[in-house]
Amino acid sequence: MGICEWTRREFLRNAGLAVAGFAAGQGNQRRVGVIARPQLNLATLEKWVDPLPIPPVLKAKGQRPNPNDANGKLAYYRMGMRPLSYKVHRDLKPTAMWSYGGNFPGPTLEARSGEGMLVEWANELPAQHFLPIDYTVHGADKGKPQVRVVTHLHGGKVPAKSDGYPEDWYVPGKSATYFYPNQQDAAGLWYHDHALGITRLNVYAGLVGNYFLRDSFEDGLHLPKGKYEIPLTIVDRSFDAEHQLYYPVSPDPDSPWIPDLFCDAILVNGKLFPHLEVEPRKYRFRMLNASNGRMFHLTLSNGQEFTQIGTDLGLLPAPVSQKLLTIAPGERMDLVLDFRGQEGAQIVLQGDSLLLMQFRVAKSGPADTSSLPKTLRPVERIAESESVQNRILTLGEKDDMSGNPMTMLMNNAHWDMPVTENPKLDSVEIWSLLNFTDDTHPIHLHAVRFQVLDRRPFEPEDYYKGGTIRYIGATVPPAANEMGWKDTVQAFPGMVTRIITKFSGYPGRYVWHCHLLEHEDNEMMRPYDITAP
Ligand SMILES: [Cu+2]
Repeated sequence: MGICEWTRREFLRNAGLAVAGFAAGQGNQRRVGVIARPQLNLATLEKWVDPLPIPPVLKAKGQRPNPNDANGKLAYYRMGMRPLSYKVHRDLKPTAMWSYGGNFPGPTLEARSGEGMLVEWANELPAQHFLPIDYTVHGADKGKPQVRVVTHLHGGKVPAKSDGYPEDWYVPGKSATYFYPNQQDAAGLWYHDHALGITRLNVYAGLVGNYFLRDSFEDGLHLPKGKYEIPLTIVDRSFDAEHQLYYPVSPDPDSPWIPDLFCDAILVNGKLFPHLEVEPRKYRFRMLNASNGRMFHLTLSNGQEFTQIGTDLGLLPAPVSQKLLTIAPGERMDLVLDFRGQEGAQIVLQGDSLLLMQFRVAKSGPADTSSLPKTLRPVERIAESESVQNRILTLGEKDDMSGNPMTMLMNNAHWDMPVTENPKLDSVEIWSLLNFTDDTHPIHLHAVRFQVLDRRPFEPEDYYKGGTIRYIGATVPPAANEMGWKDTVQAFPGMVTRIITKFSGYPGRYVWHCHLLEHEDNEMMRPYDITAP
C-alpha cells in the first residue's frame, strides 16, 4: 500500500562494521518506510489525459569572451534555478517543486560538437529547503546553509573547474559560469544538481534537464528529427494527499536518510500518465532515467520491440532491437520506435507493473523520409593490453548493529579520505568493480567515456579473507546494447564488473560514484584525480 517503500537489509554482520552482503540476496528483508502524511491515491486518477510536454530549448543570451582564447567568443546561456508550481496531472493541484529555468525537466540545451559554450547556473532558490535534510550525512552538517547547489553536466568531458565538483556548491543569490568545450561525439547528456550531502533532495525537488550534443556524423544518418525526436525523461516521485512532493524518512528523526527510494508515481517529462499523439512512422526517443533510485524494466503493451541506437555517450555500432529495456538511474538510451503498421493503436509504455505513458498512433500521416541505417557509428574496442593499471574497487555498505545500512562505501573509503584513484592523463586503465551488496549499483565516472568489458560472479568471502578474487561462474560479456560508449555501468550484485577507459581530456579532480542518489549522498562517492604527466 505504501506509495514509497525502502529497504533495510539484514546482512551477515561483524560487530557492526563489516562490509555487508556476503551473498547476493542473502537474508534480505524489505520494510516499509515511514509515511508521515496521507498519500495521493494514484488509482483514482484518470489516465492519459495530459499531453506529453516537450521541454523548451534554451536560447543563448548573446556571446561572451572565450576564457581560453582572447580573440574568441562563445555562446552564453543563463539558467536560473527557481521554485516552480506545476500541475503534474490535470486533476491535481499544482505541486511545489524546484526547477531549472521554470521548467521540469529543465529547458533542453542544444550543443554542437567542437563548439564550446558558457552556461551561467544561477541559484535563485529560497534560503530554506522543503525536503528532509539529514544533518548527520557527510557534508550536510548543521553548520552548512540549507540550500546549496552545484550543477554537473553528466557525460560531459569538461575541465575540472566546470565539472560541478560536489564541494563547489553555492548559496541563493550566487551563480557559477561553466565552460563546456563540447569536444566529444554526439550524445544525450544531461545536467543535474550535485551538491554534497543533499544531491538526492535537490534532484528530487526537480533540478534535472537534458543537454543534446550533436555532430555532422549523426546528421548524416538522417535519423528522425525535429518534432519526430522527443526526449523522455523518466522519474519516480511520491505525492501526499495535498498533491505535494513527499520524500519518505527513516524512523530516526535525527537521521532521516533512507538507503533506497522507490516511488510509484512515475513522471514522464514532468507529467503523470501523459499521452503522445504520434504518426505511423519512425520516432527517435532520447530516454533518460533521472530517478533517484528506481531502475525501470520497460516494455510496450503491444509487444513491439524497442530499437536502441545509442548508449549513454553516443551511437551504437548497429541498432539493437529488444522487447525489454532495463535502464538504471543516470543511464540514457537513444531509441527508435516505428509506429508503422500500428495505425489507430494505443500503446502503453510500462514496466514493473507501473504505467508510464501512452502512444496514440494516428490512422495516417505524411511520408516518413527519415532513415534507420543498419550500421551507425563504429565503436573501436579498447584492447585490454593497452591498460597500464587494473584497479580493484569494492562496492559495499556499512551496517549498524541491527543490520541497517548506515553508509555506502566504495573501496571501503569515505569521501574525505585521501585520493586513491589517480590515473595519468591519456593512460588506459581497467577498473574492476567488486559488488559485495545485493543492490545493482549504477557506477558513474565523471570526465571520461568507458567500455564495459565483462561481468563475472565471484566469492566475496574469499576476498575478505585473503584479498583474492575467486570466480565462481562464467564470464558474462556485455549485452548487445552495452557495446557503445558508456559513462554509467550497472554493477550487478555478487559480480565483478570490469570497465576499460582512457583518461583523456583534462587533468584535475573529478568524482566517481554510485548514481543511486541516496547512496551517493551517503559516501558512495569518491574524488579521483586525472594527473598531468
Ligand atoms: Cu549504490
